[in-house]
Amino acid sequence: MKELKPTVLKIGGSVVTNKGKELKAQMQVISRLVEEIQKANVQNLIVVHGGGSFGHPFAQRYGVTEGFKEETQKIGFSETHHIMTVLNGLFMDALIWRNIPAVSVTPSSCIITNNGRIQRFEDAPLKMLLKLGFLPVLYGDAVLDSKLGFTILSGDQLVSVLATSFHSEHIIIGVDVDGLYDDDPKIKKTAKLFRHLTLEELKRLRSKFGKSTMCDVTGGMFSKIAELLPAIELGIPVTIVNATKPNYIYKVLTGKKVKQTLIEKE
Ligand code: IP8
Repeated sequence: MKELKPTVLKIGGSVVTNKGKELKAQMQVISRLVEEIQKANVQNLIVVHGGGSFGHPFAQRYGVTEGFKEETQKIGFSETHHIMTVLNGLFMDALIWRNIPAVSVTPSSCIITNNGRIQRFEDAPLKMLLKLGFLPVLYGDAVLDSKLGFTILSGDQLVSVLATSFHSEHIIIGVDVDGLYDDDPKIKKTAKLFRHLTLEELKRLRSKFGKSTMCDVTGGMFSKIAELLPAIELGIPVTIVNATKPNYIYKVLTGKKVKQTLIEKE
């Protein structure tokens, strides 16, 4: 598997959905991103997308992250998982309609967590898909958990585990701002963008990164970046880029620089 070294591209839920409006997908953005992925024509690529206003409100309503405590949550687990398959379906439609041989890999069917952390991952089908030249697409999902019964697995934890176990070349995180800032750029106009950070700098700065203000059961920007530390420690560079800006994902996928944050081991 080592030789495949796939690039792992995460598209945040705040990019593909309107986080302020429940169940509102950004169809034009999804379409544009798919065109960019097609144009970039990266050979070994795994795409992961977040939950946005699909997964998060359902997970929160039923306390899915906290685990199985009462019978009434079971329908919440089902609904959360189902609504993620609906969002994923929109992505898959856009990809397959453009002739991209993408295959959805459902995390709840191949992953079991333990207290929220990935414990078991049946990754043989995913490896075969990559070997055959398919584009596997995964997403944050409601998953079974050996301690909690069930919980929510964030797309970011998934990205980190995929990148470290498949010895990724590059992790690209598409968000709705230009990268990592020293403050929330949506609230403070004076927030400063970090163009380059080393692992040490990131560790020192991480307490400053703001939390998402919208409904997000897996934490804001801070916990998302903290998830990537093991991958950065292994020497996998992480680019955080604004996926709402046309052609930014295309450019980063093809090795070009845009206004972004690049995090490297040193
Ligand atoms: O948006 C969480 O994934 P994330 C997915 O990557 C659900 O944090 C189901 C809430």
